[in-house]
Amino acid sequence: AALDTYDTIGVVGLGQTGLSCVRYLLSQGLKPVVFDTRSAPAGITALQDLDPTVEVHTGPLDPALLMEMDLLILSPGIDTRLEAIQLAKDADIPLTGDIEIFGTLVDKPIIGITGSNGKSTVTRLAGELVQATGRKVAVGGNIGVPVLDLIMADDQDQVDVYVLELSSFQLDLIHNLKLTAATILNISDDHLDRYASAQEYAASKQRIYNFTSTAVWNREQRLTAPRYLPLDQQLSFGADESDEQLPGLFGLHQDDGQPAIGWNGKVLLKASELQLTGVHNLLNVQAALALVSALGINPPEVIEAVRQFRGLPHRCELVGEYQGVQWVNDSKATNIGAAEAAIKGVRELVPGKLILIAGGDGKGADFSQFRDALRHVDALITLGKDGDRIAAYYPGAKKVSCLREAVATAKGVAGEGSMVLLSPACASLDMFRNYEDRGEQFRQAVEACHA
Ligand code: UMA
Ligand code: ADP
Repeated sequence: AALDTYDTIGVVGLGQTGLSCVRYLLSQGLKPVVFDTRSAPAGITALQDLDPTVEVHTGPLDPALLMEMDLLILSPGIDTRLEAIQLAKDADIPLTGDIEIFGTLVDKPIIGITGSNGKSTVTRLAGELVQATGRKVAVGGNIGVPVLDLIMADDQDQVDVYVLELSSFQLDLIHNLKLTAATILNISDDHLDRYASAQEYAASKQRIYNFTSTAVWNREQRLTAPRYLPLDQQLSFGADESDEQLPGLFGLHQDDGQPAIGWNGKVLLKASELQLTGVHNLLNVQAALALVSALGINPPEVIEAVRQFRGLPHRCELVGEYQGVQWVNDSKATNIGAAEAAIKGVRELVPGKLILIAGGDGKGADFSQFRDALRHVDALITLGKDGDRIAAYYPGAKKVSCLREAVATAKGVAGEGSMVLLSPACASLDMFRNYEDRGEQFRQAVEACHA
């Protein structure tokens, strides 16, 4: 139903999402009631600037107050298992999110990207590829731009295609979102502090396919395949070859012994032409090409844009090279699957020792699943809340208390041809503001250590 059919709208969460919802509602002449469980929510001063008369309730959610709402717009950071939210749900108060609202407001093609890892990389790349064809593109969602802010932008009338990164928390709050193309890039354990089981987390990701015209999935992982979509609405990518008999599928080929991206049984692009490293990125590129092909973009048309794409900061980013030692910032690896892909992706590129710095908030993960990846590293340095839980799977791990100490310790172990990789397999919030802050402090520590 249209938003103006609700008398009282509650916006729960006052971070980036909550603020963008308030901004949008006010622009429509609707004044919401705002809730945040924190005593000093992130967006409180910005809200004062927007409209000081908006009613705000901070601290533990009061079920009685929530019951007075006719619609609740929840931020992704709100755990829907909270008792007050469950009570509201039981009272048949509709629960929704900004992504669902966005879907009701736009009539342009939307590409949706989810997965445990690689989302931001594929989202940004797909955006670049669409732009390279001369179409006007807007990129947002979990990548850091709340989607309703895309609608508020002055030039939104000119947008031809929206590319959205979608987290499982955001997908939990969609109901009828129609996507032209959607992908689940991969599924590995993450956010088990918010889901009862790995199955429940995977089911949340599957919601992205509910009303999708073309699903793009990963042949390496059956869990990423849509369950109810006819074959002619599916495209896939993988580490095996593409096939002339199966047009539209992407794959990995060998070209003179070197890896290459293939399409329709032929080599499209060699790995050596890319600025991205690691096998995981060859899958990311295939996924982005498949998504845009669902818009009618022919892959050879955008090859140059793939070549130009430099990747994003904090994702296997080289931050310095000193005395033959490479220092790589992969702070965005906030779960085991990401760190595993980074370790395996760089291993063959490192002639000397691969030294890993890991640890932080493990979000309830089972680190025995990290053991296999740890076999590929020559030294392990751990820190943070769950550092010891990782160290338990690596005899001789060195435990440190801060990033500076980790960098100094790594420097002592590294020699010519080594790589020091910060790929924490954990969230950063126990010690840092966010993963960007962690990556930035790493870069500074590396520079200070070599000044
Ligand atoms: N919080 C409370 N009480 C509240 C509301 C929030 O304690 O009442 C806490 C949450 O538990 C969380 C933090 O505040 O720790 C932020 O939550 P939020 O929902 O207010 O977040 P926003 O600022 O609105 O940002 C959200 C996404 N954040 C989350 O999903 C936690 C951003 O993704 C996203 O860029 C933004 O919307 C725009 O769409 C960030 C993220 O960490 C990058 N995402 C997770 C991930 O990628 O793993 C899912
Ligand atoms: P997300 O937005 O899903 O967190 P990013 O593109 O920001 O993903 O990448 C985060 C980290 O995940 C990277 O630093 C890398 O370690 C890892 N990664 C990237 N792509 C993949 C992939 N396709 N499979 C597994 N891990 C990946």
